[in-house]
This record gives sequence, structure tokens and C-alpha cells, in this order.
Amino acid sequence: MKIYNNILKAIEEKGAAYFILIDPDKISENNLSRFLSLAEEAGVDGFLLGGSLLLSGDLKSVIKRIKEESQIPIIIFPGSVSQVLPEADALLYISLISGRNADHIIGNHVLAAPMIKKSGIEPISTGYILVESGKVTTAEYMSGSKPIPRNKPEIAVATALAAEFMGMKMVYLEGGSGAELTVPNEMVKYVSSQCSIPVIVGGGIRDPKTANEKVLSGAKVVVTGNYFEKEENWSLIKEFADAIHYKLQIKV
Ligand code: 1GP
Repeated sequence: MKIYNNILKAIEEKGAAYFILIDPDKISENNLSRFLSLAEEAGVDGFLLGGSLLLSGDLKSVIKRIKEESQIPIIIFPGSVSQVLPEADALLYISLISGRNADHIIGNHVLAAPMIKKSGIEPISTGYILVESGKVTTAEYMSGSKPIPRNKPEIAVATALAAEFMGMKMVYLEGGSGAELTVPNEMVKYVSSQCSIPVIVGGGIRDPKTANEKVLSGAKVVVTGNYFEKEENWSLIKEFADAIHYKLQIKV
């Protein structure tokens, strides 16, 4: 429970936590050191690693590099059972509860459970909810599941409550990586007001203002991925972190 407790602590102290999703296919290992030190300086709370589809990236070696050069926790964001790697600090044990595909709700979890037990990696049970975001995303296509319509926040609330009642520790409202449209603020607000577990929001967040809107709507963890795949954007990591860590700004 160490990493989960650290996330709760970050939420308590900063208002919300900030995770950056690193796609091992896209990160350039040459400049990784600079990226890591910028993330460290900005106070990033965690790196998510993994994805629905990995082509050439070597997840294990990227984790090793990050561990050598950074203190930021590494949380696996598994697209498949093969991404359960003991080198990471924790793993989002995601159950795709907006879909009705049993493999993504429990089947893969059964396959992964003995590996998790053996490795000692911390599983963080998370209800994963895909939200319609303008176009078909990789997560939607690869999982073969329909996202919740944008104008149906009540379905998102009912699904998130089911996750909470099943004992899951967090709920992830996901627009999908590279989403055209982010999860609507109204949906984030409604789900956050009804659920007592932390709500993670990600997908298509490309500026600090939007990140700030998500936390003001009640998100407790904000995830960005695509935006920092371009090195010219790295100078903005701190601005994103400050927009998310809104409690720290109030104190100053
Ligand atoms: C995907 O929510 C994350 O799982 C991040 O999305 O790459 O669009 O920032 P982006």
C-alpha cells in the first residue's frame, strides 16, 4: 500500500496528483535524463508506463533507466499481462468496467495475479472507464468496447459507484491517449461528487488550463501523455504540475 498511500498523501497536500504517461515506443532514450530532471523539479507524482499497444519499446529497460535516475514512482499501466514487470513500484490493476468484455474485467487479472504475488509489486485496483472523446482511440479499438457517451454522466456515475462498492481504490475516467476531446468537466464533477474514491482523469489534456479545470471539477489525479512526447513542450511540465497542484499555489 506504500505507493497508494503516497498518492493519497500527494492529493491531501497538493489538492491533486500529477502523473505523466510514458510510452516506451515514443520516449527518446537519448534525452531521457533531461526529461526526468524536469519532471522531478516540477514535482510530478508518478510515471505511468505501458499502453494498449507496444511495438518496439522495451518497457523493462525504460523502467531501469528511470529507476537509476529518478525518485518518482513508476506505476505500470498495463495494456496486457506481459507488461506486469517486477522492476516497477506499483501497477494499476485496471478493470475495464465501461466494457462488457470479461477478459478485460477479470480474465487477464486472473492470469496476472500469480505474477503480481510472486513479484511483490503493489497492485492498485482501479475501475477503468472509457469515455467517448470524439474519435475512436487505441484503448477503445484494442479493447473492443464501447466508451460511455459524453452526454451520459449518469452512466459514468453509476459505473464509478459500482467500482467503489466492489472495493476498488480508484476510478479512471479515460478519454484515451491522444483524445480529440477531454472527459467533460460536468462528468468529472458529477462522478467526483458522488464517489468517495479518488478520480483519475486523462486523455487529450494538452494545456495547463484544461488540467486545472479537471482538478477544479474534482479530479484527484490528472494524467498527460502525448503532450510531452514532443521535446519542445518539456519546458511546460512545471506549468502543468502547478495547475494540478492547486493547493500549493493557494498557500504561497
Ligand atoms: C492515456 O490518459 C492518458 O491513458 C493520457 O492521454 O496521451 O492524450 O495525454 P494523452
